[in-house]
Amino acid sequence: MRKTINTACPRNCYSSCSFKVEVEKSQIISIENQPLNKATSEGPCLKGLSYIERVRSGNRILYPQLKLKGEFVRISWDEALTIISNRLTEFKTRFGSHSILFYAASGMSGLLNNVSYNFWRLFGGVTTTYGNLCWPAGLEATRLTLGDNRHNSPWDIENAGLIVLWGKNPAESNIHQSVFIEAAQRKGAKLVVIDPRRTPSSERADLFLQPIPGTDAILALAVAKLIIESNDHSIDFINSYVIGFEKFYELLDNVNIHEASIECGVPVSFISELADLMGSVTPMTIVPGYGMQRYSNGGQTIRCLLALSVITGNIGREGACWHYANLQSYIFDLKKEPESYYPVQDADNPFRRSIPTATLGKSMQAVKSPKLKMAWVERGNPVAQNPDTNETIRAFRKLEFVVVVEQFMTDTALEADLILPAKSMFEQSDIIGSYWNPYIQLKQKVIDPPGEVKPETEIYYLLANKLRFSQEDIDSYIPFPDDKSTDDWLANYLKDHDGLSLEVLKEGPVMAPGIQHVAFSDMNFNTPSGKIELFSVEAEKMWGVNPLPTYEKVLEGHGNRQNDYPLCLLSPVTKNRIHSQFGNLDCIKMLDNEQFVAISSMDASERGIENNDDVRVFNDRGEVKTKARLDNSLRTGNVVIYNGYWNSEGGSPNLLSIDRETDMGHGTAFHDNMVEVELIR
Ligand SMILES: Nc1nc2c(c(=O)[nH]1)N[C@H]1C(S)=C(S)[C@@H](COP(=O)(O)OP(=O)(O)OC[C@H]3O[C@@H](n4cnc5c(=O)[nH]c(N)nc54)[C@H](O)[C@@H]3O)O[C@H]1N2
Ligand SMILES: Nc1nc2c(c(=O)[nH]1)N[C@H]1C(S)=C(S)[C@@H](COP(=O)(O)OP(=O)(O)OC[C@H]3O[C@@H](n4cnc5c(=O)[nH]c(N)nc54)[C@H](O)[C@@H]3O)O[C@H]1N2
Ligand SMILES: [Mo]
Repeated sequence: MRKTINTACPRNCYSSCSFKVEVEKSQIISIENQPLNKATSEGPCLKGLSYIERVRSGNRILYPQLKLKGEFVRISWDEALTIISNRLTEFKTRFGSHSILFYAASGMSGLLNNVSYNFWRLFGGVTTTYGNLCWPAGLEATRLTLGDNRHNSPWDIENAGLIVLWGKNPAESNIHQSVFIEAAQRKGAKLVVIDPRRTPSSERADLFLQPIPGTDAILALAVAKLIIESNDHSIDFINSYVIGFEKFYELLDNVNIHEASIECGVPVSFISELADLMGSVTPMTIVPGYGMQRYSNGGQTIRCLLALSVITGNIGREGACWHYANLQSYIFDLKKEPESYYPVQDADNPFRRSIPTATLGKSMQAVKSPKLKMAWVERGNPVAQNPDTNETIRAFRKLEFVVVVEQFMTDTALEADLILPAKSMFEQSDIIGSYWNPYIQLKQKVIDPPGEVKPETEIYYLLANKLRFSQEDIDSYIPFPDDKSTDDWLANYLKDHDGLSLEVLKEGPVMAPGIQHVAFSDMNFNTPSGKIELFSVEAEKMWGVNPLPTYEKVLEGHGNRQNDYPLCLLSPVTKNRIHSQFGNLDCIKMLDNEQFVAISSMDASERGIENNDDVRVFNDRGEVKTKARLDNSLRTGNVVIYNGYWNSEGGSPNLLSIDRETDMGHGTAFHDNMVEVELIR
């Protein structure tokens, strides 16, 4: 008998699509769109459709496996849990529980991820990570300025007269947004794209600017100066809602348009055109991407861009929006990624020792008293996705015991001593929010796990029993491993929210209670002054940056070379992968099979490189051997390797990236990254 079940995609992706799954004989046979979600009504992308292959892939890890003499061998769950509980007890007794690292990242979202923390707290606390690989510099820049991370509902872009995709490529990273942008364009909106490389998103632009990576702040300050000098700023808005405008204007005295043009590599005429558009076309929505804030100056850069929305009064109205992150559906305080954002200060907290995600490999090796002996990794692929892969591998290899909970044999799973099979999204219900659309969604269970796969909550339940945690603790903090108990656990989160229940969510997505479709329409800003803060005392106090939005040179990049490498490596996301996921599927390989480094013909010919040649991309940190693809849509001086590739596919660009924090928010400055490319003869 066929059944249709509503569910939602829990990947770390803007769209967080709703979709319907048809199931027959415990097999998923089709994935269809769910029109009730106004943001994703067209249905999922190719990756979403590829789940049919992904869940039943022959490459899935289906059983616990132990590494013996370098080979993984199948063991029973009871053996696996006995080995793990023995090692946990041993390390805790000999060195203290903080000799164990718990590392989780963004592979799967959902409220049940909190159970992991419950388990490790009951265990007595372990070392964890703080900060985040993804978006925190921009989150913090926005919070300092507007008080909160909220934006207008996705479909509001249709109301914009001017849309600026600033370092964002939604045609690949947020395809559902492209639908609204196209609708706006049909109504006459102008589209500006600002990106060092031409992308599918820039193909539709009216104006396309290609700055030198990491220099957007000076471009934005130059635009601000021209807007104010032409008297195109919004004086009433500024007088009513903004503090620090005078000081900001004084700062712009130091900005010379011609020098700015040279610094960012954008001709003066283009800077003027952008200023004219921003000064005259309203309402304007700026959509800053997350890639652009993964630089050492990322937070200050985002503050400079946001200043343009502020001085033109493009906040709090239809079509007028700073479209960075919309956390309005995060009503259960669930974060996009599970790590806490800031180091734990409180000595009594079981997680009192945490290390920065941005410097994971180095910090794992550096911590003392106690040294790390063991790691538990789930929902993450740090060997491929965290910066400085070689350092990360060294850190894992120094440990005595590594457990990885995974669906597939990733680069990190290969470093494990013991692998536990991980569930897929279809094998356990959970509740998710979105950082782009305003819905709360039930990611419904649609099939039983294959093989001996168990959801993490069940693994923790069994392990808690092995370790003889008290029955009372187990009952309070870890759901009993069956569907009914999991549902009850989830229902408990919903009970205090009017209009939300499992029954309602089973029918499809539900708008988060209290949603503001036009963010900040009440002009309430949760900043210390209650106004929009161009001048932020908190920015200086917390992060030691200038209280005003300023241009700071990147620590490693063009014009500020810490080493002798001449090319800047960009490692953006690509259409058919979510970071390190999906690339191993046949249906994805058909379209996107071979890794390459994109290089402009000028840079290639200087190095005697022709299209499709084998090349080595390298710096002091490592190398990636891959194929060259000549690409003249790329700004000369830059090369591109998409992120998410496994070692077996050529290697992660993080073999080349440095482990450095961003200027604020404890983010990761992957993109301060200079390299050289040479022909392999
Ligand atoms: N060079 C460079 N590096 C980058 C970036 C970049 O721009 N450039 N971007 C960064 C960004 S923005 C991000 S968000 C990170 C993403 O990096 P990660 O957070 O590590 O995310 P993924 O690679 O998507 O997924 C990690 C793993 O989770 C597994 N997984 C999926 N579902 C489950 C589950 O239910 N349980 C368990 N146990 N595992 C599961 C998947 O199989 C996958 O191997 O990468 C960062 N790395
Ligand atoms: N298909 C797909 N979609 C995804 C993901 C995925 O892996 N695959 N990952 C999701 C996640 S976790 C994230 S964080 C987002 C990331 O998606 P986006 O926010 O779109 O970020 P990126 O792809 O990292 O970078 C976007 C663009 O910024 C450009 N860029 C790089 N440096 C600079 C700069 O200095 N200045 C300017 N102006 N532009 C620059 C890059 O060339 C790139 O085209 O996508 C989400 N959606
Ligand atoms: Mo991300």
